[in-house]
Amino acid sequence: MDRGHLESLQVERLRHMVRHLGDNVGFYKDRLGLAGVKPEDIRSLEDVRRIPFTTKQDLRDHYPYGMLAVPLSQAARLHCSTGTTGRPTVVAYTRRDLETWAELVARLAVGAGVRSDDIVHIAFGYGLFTGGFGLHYGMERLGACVIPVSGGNTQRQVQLLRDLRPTVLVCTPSYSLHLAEVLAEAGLGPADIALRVGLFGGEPWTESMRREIETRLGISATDNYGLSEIIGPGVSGECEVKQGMHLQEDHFLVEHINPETEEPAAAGEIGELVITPLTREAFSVLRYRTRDLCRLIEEPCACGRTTRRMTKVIGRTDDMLIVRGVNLFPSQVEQVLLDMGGTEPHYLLIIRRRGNLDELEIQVEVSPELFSDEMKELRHMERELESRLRTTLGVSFKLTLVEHRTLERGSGKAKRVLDLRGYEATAGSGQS
Ligand code: DLL
Repeated sequence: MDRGHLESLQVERLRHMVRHLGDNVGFYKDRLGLAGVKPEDIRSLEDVRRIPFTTKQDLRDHYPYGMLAVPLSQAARLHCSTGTTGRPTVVAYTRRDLETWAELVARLAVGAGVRSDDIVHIAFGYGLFTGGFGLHYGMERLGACVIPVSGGNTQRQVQLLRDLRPTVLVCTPSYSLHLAEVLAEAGLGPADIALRVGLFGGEPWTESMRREIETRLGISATDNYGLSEIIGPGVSGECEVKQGMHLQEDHFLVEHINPETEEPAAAGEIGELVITPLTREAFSVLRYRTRDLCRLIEEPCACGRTTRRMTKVIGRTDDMLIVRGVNLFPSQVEQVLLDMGGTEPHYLLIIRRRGNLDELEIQVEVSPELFSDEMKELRHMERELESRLRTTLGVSFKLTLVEHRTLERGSGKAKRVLDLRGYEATAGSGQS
């Protein structure tokens, strides 16, 4: 589609979305009312700037169903995204939303080189995370044969790669390297498996990781971006040219702003993505602040698609960490500590990359009284803390209780995270 047609379609769809949300979501009725924005005021793409931003906090404040734009009886599926203090965001889909989602993922997969005679090994988690189900239905939609392996049990994954001979691999980039490593340990290399394409995403990764994945698995590895609040995977992805991720602009209006001034970022600058879904029914947001930082590429792609592209995500404007594809905030740990008592609110998250997998260690200071108490007490508290953290974070970690005043105290902002990925030289990690 040429840009002119695309932009008229976006304006028309934006106007419709403003009407849909203003009519059906109390929060937006108030927001749009206060800003004095009516659907008929949306006449050009510039007019989007009259609409106030939506933040993660807004979604949190309306947990669980306050942002639903259709009666719950019309929802066909719910997914959830991570919350900072035990309040996730509930994302709902109607039947039609699920069809749209499958179509969007299918398009990106075709762009990456997947065809209907491919066999697709999906190692994203199937569950509240949007990765597994999102890719699953997209791949089925394009006619490929799906193996819904889900996450974990790497030995079995290796066996399936060897025996069932899937041609496409879908997972987080870090897990693909882990798979490559376990394959190599079993004495297997690219020649022993049939993979040719990989669709990776859900976490940041580097170009050097891409090269390593491509060599070790003998595939073409593409990057794919999305977030649950918008739809899940399917927002953007690389085509076979692999020069930036094509934004699916007929379904998402994408702005790129300077996060401080909130004005459009200058061409070629790093900016925050602000996204408005244009066709969602059950749940949608206007001008959602993704917190993800990247550059936009306006020039047409050699593949011929007319959409703008985004570079790899370069960072985030908040403190969200992604460990093994799972999003977490340091404040989640803090909340658990505060709820427990007996521990100091001093803690440190240390993330390392061991081989190709992220490892999380959580160090927590224990109050002096407890530390001098019986071992039994301390063990009990350790187990309790571990179980509460596990429930809250949903990712594996090592807990280390440390003595009072062990962790460094600074005068400024407390240092809660020591992210050593990319700094510690670990064999074969490919991180630079
Ligand atoms: O991670 C959706 C997804 C699943 C995308 C599978 C691609 C493949 P959330 O769990 O809500 O959704 O996490 C969204 O993850 O705001 C980014 O910070 C980060 N993220 C997602 N994809 C990428 C990527 C899914 N390709 C958050 N590169 C986003 C860097 C990514 N970061």
